[in-house]
Formats: sequence, structure tokens, C-alpha cells
Amino acid sequence: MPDDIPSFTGAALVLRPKIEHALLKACEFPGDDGKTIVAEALQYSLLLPGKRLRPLLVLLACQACGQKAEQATAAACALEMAHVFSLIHDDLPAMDDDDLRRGKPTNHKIYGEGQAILAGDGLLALAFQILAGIESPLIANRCCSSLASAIGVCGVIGGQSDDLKGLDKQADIAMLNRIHERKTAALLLCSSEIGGLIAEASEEQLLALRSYGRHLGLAFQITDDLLDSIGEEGKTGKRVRKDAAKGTKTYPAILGVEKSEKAAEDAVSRALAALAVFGASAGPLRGLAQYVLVRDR
Ligand code: GRG
Repeated sequence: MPDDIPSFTGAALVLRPKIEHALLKACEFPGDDGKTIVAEALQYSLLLPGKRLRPLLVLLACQACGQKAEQATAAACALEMAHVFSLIHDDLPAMDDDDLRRGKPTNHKIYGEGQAILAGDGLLALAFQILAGIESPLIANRCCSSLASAIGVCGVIGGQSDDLKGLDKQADIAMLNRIHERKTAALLLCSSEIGGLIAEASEEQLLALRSYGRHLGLAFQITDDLLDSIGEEGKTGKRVRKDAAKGTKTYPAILGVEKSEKAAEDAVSRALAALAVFGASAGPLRGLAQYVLVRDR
């Protein structure tokens, strides 16, 4: 397999600062004079240093379809906002009850539960507002619809609901895949699809991007489980060994570490195969899939 990781890291080096700048601008709320606590609370979580994987995916998918990555910057911010909504809510005491995220105290530890709930809600509203503002009404409509299904009952929220119900504690691999297809992969699928939509990709390209995002999402979740099982808190910026302590079923808990690594590699191979319809313009997307296997945070 050719090593495309440098192509991804090179692109990420250029694009991450642009994403950071756009995120900062997108959550300024001039009409609010920056006075409400909820604006400060959502800025806190949004602007902490995340990997910015979903916005990068939007930009690189747009580039793979032959357009300038920067063309999709606003939509990329929307995807990061939807992601951070899910992180803030996931960390709440009623959900995963976490005190550390991106190396800092979780939102509710600083602002209290009520404000943290509102900060998540505010981010999701802003994400849809940004997508609705895309110049072409047809593309705006398809992007809003894509994000709504990725976040909704058949996506992240449904996956989280099954997780909360404890389904993952008795899960076999098929059930675990089903939870993570929604909880993790749905938003990565949506990110690559939205990048393609902004670039006015063909239906064949959109299909390829959806398949890529879905397999990438599963690979990403398996490595997330591996990082929880064998990674270091100092590097991941979140608590580790939580899954085993809570009895949550994970890929390494069911398959063992070696077979989980193999499952992640297989998912990456499927993600790469989906990109066969693209030429050199998808090099950074290929590199991103390979990077997921070696990431340490
Ligand atoms: C509360 C509706 C709702 C959903 C919560 C985000 C989530 C769903 C759960 C968090 C736990 C988890 C394992 C989610 C899977 C997705 C995932 C690995 C999120 C972390 O994404 P990263 O590693 O985080 O990209 P950064 O901070 O780098 O953006």
C-alpha cells in the first residue's frame, strides 16, 4: 500500500489554521455582544484544540472532487459544531459523565449542566444556520438534510440511545458495528458527503465518498477503543480505561487487541477501495484513512 500519510499531514498543516480562524469568526455572535454565558460556554468547547477531523474531511472531500478545499470552509465549521455538540452532551452526568475532554475540564464542569446543555444545543442550531446559508438553495437543502439524518434518530442520537440503554454491554461484533455505524461513522460519512455536495460532485462520486466515510468511521472507532484500552491519557486528552471500568463492550474487549487492529486495517482497506473512482486529487483523503491506523490521540 503506498504511503499517502504525508499528503494528508501536509494538507492538514495548511488547512487546520484556516479552520481555526473560521471557527473563531463563526462563533462571535455580534448581535449578542458576547454577553451571554451560553456563548462563552460554546466557544470554550468549540475552540479547544481538537483534531478537526470532520472539517478536514469536508475540505479534503471537496478537493478530491476537483474544487478548492477552501470553498467548503463554512460547511467544514458546521460539521465541527455538530461534532462538539455531541461531545458536550456525551460528557454530561446523564450520559458518559466525564470530567476531561481535549485535555481540559468538560463543559459542564466549568459552566454547569444547564449551560452545557444549552451550549450543545446552540452549536447544533448554528451548524444548521451555516449550512442553510450556503448560496445554492439546492446544495444548502441537501447539506441540511445530510446533517439532520447523520445527527438524528437513525444517526448519532440513535447510536447514543442504544449505548445509554446498555446495548453495548451485551454486544457482539454485529451489534457493536451497528451502534458505531450511527454513533461515530454517520458524522464522518456526512462530512465527506457534504464536501462532495459543495463541490457539486457526481452521484457516483457522492456514493464513493459516503462509502469511504462510513468505513473510515468504523476504523476510527476501532482505533478509539484501542486507544482507550492501550493508549495514554496525556496524549489522548481524555480519560482512558473507562470502557473496561464501566463494562462497556469494545472491539478489543470482544476481539482482543490483535484482531481489533486487523479489523481496523480491513475497514481502512475498504475506505481506500471506495476512493478508486478518484485520481490523485484524493491523495490526502487516502492519507487520512492511513493516518487513522497510526494516530495516538
Ligand atoms: C450526546 C447525541 C450525543 C451523542 C454522543 C460523541 C458521542 C456521541 C460520544 C462520545 C464517545 C465516542 C466514543 C464517540 C465516538 C466518536 C468519537 C470517537 C468522538 C471523539 O472524536 P475525536 O477523537 O475528538 O475526533 P476531537 O476532540 O479530536 O474532535
